[in-house]
Amino acid sequence: MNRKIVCLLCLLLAPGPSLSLAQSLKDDTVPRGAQKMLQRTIDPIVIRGDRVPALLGTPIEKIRVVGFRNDEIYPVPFQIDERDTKGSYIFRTGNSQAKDADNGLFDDNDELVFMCKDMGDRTREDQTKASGLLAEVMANDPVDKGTGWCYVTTTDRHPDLSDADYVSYDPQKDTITAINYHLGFSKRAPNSYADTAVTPAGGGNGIRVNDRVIIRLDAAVFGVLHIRRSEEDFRSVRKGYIDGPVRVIKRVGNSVRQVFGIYGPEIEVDYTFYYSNWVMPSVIDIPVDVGKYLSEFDFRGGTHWTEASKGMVFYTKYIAPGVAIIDGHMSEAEKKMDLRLDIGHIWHCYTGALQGTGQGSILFRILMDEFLRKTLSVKTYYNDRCNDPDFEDDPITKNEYKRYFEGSYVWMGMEKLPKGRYNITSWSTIMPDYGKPGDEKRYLDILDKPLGIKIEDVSERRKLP
Ligand SMILES: [Ca+2]
Ligand SMILES: [Ca+2]
Ligand SMILES: [Ca+2]
Ligand SMILES: [Ca+2]
Repeated sequence: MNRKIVCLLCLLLAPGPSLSLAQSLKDDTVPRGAQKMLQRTIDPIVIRGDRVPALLGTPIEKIRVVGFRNDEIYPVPFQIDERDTKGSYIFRTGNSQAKDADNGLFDDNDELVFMCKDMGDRTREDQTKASGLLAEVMANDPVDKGTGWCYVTTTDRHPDLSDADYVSYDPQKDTITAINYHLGFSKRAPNSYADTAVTPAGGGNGIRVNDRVIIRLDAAVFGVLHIRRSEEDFRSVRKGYIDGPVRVIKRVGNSVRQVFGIYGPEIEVDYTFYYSNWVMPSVIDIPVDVGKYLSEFDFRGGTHWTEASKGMVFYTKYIAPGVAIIDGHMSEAEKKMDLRLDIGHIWHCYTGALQGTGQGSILFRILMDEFLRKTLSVKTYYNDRCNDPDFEDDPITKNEYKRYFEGSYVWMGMEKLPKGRYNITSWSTIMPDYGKPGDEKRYLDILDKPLGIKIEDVSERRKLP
């Protein structure tokens, strides 16, 4: 029985829902030749092949994406990631033999990806006909109605590729370098991303502000046996990666250490990294109805911040900007903070913009299955006590680096979960244009009010006389 209990909460990672797949858009009232008015920049646009019939069956290396600004045509940075018949990505980078069942054609479940900032004006009718375009992609911001366009075509007419590369993966160092951020993965806790820095392009100073994600599980079984698990009890093995111009997808197989050093079942998950944001799905794997055994339960998940984060302002929907300032002390105001979070809309921000400390601004969100939203509750975890004389160093990390600040979430109600697997996704973005409280709204809108996407087949137009 113990063994079952010991493996009870494996924060394992498995393929989650694709968050950024484009939403359908119905309204089409913008005239041909209209100028781009889309203000958003960092939303990725992911289009499944079945939404672009004009491209189906086309060899992928022949596909191109172009945009128009002031009548000038330009290549749009894009990538196409193939998925096999089961929907799994084909991890060709580092494994040139990997291939989809159709051996490199664009099919209905393959994905075309680009960034909305690279969209341009709408073509005039004569341009559409003259340019050999196959399909028009229109993105519309439901908040301000701003719209942008780009076009898919082939090398027959548009052989040029953009030389931009927005995000890269270093397989030796296991690091991500994107235009707006840098990320690493902890050597000792490899499922835990670490070493986050916001680049100057992303509005930061390029200095590492956090070290690692922390997971702290503390459970008592019938008040006798104590189970403690941390991020260091996880094993994370890279299974493959894709490093294209627009995104990096890293697949890992994660498992958690159980008794006698044996690891539990491995679950695979894909982490995705874009220009400014990253998506890391995970699965809580509960092998038994834990509530039958547990008498106490404490589960925290958070991030551990370095001294370089000093002066950053932390806030949530319930903690006003300016109350929580990372400086190693819990002020009287911080001790009295409202720690509530809304389970259906969990987010918090860290920003160096409000006190002029320059680290940049990051928004963190957690997305969960409906069952988890109904069963669990969550509150803010905020621990700014490194300067307290009675503060005990964390037993997991005390020999690794100076602890400075940690925070994020305390989860409650885990003991109510029946056995099963549950999805939790961490979604984070750099906020490059953050300047004042309230600016986080625009970044929340990336998921809350996603760009509407309309795709129109324009290949017939060029066949007209
Ligand atoms: Ca496919
Ligand atoms: Ca294919
Ligand atoms: Ca790349
Ligand atoms: Ca403080």
